[in-house]
Amino acid sequence: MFTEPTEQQIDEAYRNARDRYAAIGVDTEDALRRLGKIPISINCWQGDDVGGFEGAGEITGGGIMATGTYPGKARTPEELRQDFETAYALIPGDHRFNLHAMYLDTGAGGVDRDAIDPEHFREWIDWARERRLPLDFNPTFFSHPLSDGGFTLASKNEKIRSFWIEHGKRSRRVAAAMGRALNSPSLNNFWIPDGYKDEPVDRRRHREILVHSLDEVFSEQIPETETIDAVESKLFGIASESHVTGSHDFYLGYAISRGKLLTMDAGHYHPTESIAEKITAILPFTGRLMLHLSRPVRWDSDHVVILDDPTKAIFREIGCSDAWDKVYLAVDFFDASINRIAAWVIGLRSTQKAALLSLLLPVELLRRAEEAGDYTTRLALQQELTTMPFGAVWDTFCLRKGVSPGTAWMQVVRDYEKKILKTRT
Ligand code: RNT
Ligand code: ZN
Repeated sequence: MFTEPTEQQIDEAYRNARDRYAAIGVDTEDALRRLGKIPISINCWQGDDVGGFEGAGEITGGGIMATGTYPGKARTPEELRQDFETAYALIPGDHRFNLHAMYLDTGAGGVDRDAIDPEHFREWIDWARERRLPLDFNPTFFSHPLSDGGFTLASKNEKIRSFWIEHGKRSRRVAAAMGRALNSPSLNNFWIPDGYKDEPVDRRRHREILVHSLDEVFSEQIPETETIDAVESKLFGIASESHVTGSHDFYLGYAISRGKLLTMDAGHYHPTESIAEKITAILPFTGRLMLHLSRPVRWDSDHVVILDDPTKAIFREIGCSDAWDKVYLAVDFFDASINRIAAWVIGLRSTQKAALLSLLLPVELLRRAEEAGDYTTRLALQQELTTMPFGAVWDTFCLRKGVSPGTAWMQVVRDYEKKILKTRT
């Protein structure tokens, strides 16, 4: 596509970049080492537009929507695994794979949400073990007849509520089995769509019910060495514009009072509200956080992650507050209008680039200017950093991790599209 840089060019550029960074007190070798140790949980649902393998094959309700008709989406667990492996080989480093309950692999199908068991995910676990890929999990509270009314765990209907409570409980057992089998606690992320399109009269009751339902779901004691429960908030969804029961304030309170992990999705806040700014506001009280890296555009909260200002700001904040070991990173995007494998690669590489930019910050230098009250220097330095040769460090990271820098990886995607994706009708 572009003329790809040769290894020799990259090497020369890297040595130059290393010296430039060294001059401002930044060790590029250290940054490369650290970047290689930052796992990102990769969402399975980019591979099939959040369809799942329960039969329907598309999202129904839940306030989220995948748009686009790009050919070749995965229709079976085998296809999804094969597609993901193709993408994963083009992403530098070692990461995690993030499943949703509706991606169960039962062969014949026919298992409802209130009946899922670890055995329905056996194929996934075996696959993950072979590839040394830890698994994360999500109960699925949408695309189901019992979520059609707009409420699940916060429903006033006792029959609906207990169905979803049972699903939540079972999802924890599945996640725990994954954590045990793969020797890494499986993050189990609870996101529910519950809300109203129009101005409700009674928000209070739904929130009281949700507290109660969540407490019930989490009542079974499972050690965090096996699974860690997380709760994800949202501002609004499609058809839940006026009220979402599980708002930020709600889950912040819930997570702190119950010792649960709080998930902040970059697309789930007011347009000018930054989750970067929230990180150090919440960590003193929770000690940890999970982030869903994503990209909000207008009404959509789930465009493919790019190296944009909000994403850079999130990582800059993690770096400047040295919170790398307190923040779990996951991506959450789905775009059905472009090649789905390329979407994974672009989203992950962009996320990692933002992490690298942060690891290359001369935090000490900047802090000294700030502590001296020299905000002029602080601003000048920050602007200088925008043109430092970080691309050469990134290319070197790719080379050392055995993946192609530049855009050469697109050829692999194109070949795969021709050979495999185009044959899916
Ligand atoms: C929806 C939430 C949630 C979902 C996934 C599929 O707005 O962000 O994380 O994207 O559970
Ligand atoms: Zn999310």
